[in-house]
Amino acid sequence: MKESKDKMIQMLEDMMVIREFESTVQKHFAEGEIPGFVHLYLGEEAVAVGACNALEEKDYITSTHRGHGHLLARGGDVNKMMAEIFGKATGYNKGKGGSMHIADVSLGILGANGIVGAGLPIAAGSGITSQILDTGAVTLCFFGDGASNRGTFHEAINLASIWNLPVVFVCENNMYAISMPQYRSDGRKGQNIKDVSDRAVAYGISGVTVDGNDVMAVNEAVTEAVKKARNGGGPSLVECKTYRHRGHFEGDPTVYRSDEELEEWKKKDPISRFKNLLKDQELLDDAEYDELKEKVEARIKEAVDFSQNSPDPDPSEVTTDVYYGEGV
Ligand SMILES: Cc1ncc(C[n+]2csc(CCOP(=O)(O)OP(=O)(O)O)c2C)c(N)n1
Ligand SMILES: [Mg+2]
Repeated sequence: MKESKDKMIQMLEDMMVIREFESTVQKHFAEGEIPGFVHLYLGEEAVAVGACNALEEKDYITSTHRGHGHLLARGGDVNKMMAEIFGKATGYNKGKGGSMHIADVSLGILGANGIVGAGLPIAAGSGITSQILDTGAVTLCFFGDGASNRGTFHEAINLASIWNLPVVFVCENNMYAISMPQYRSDGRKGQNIKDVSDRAVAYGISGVTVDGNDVMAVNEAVTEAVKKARNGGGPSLVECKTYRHRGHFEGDPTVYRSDEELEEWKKKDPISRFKNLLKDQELLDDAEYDELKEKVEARIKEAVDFSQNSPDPDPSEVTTDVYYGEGV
């Protein structure tokens, strides 16, 4: 019981770190301090945390354009992530990659990706590498509902299935691909199926749909899929139904969805739900929660201070560590 209590408190803290990190990025982006583009993970925290907590150290993840939550849940360095988003020389990519290109291979993070659906074939490649080298590692691939309409989804899952690769495909169905609803009974939609997991059957793999705002449900489903993959049972598809509290990107006017819809989803907020569950089970009290909150806020504040006090990349380094061709 003690161990599971510790694990549950850890998952709450991991979700709170993402919430605080993303709210802080939102604020500094609005103040004009962050260059480029950011896609925030607010509201979807239970997916990254539930899924990453099902992994072992030797495992891998692939991420997306909405990747901050995945990287934090996998143990990404908060200072280096924040500094990268601030465009500073101390960031993961020396300030040249920004929000959508953070990777940390030492933690098994094979990279965020600005190309929708690009993580799926990377995960299949990582899976076949582990299979050939017989490392016992599993690769977990995060992707969106929109990505499941790309050819890469179909190709990668088909290959993973026929080659029996140790890959778990985790679909974050946050109901939209930019402004396109995933499914509606009438009107504009990106798919004519309610559940992305229905697609698993076409490739002969198992597919389940879980409440993506319930961190324990995500953790349970992904744990089972990881175990299966590790034991030679091949790939699975786990669809997590969730919702992003912010627009597609910061600056999105969100005219395609109603305030009522957002409010309904906020009632299912993954963090308050889990916090209340822990309190009901007497695994957490108000004082302990407040202590956790203070700790998380201090950790993120330190990351902002680190970023603000870090130097910009030196202009003389503009062509180092980047791909560029003749005449570009
Ligand atoms: C190959 C490709 N096509 C289109 C885009 C533009 N684009 C960026 S995000 C996005 C929607 C992705 O939706 P989804 O996969 O559901 O992820 P979400 O943003 O909802 O997390 C699109 C179409 C892109 N980045 N890459
Ligand atoms: Mg989506």
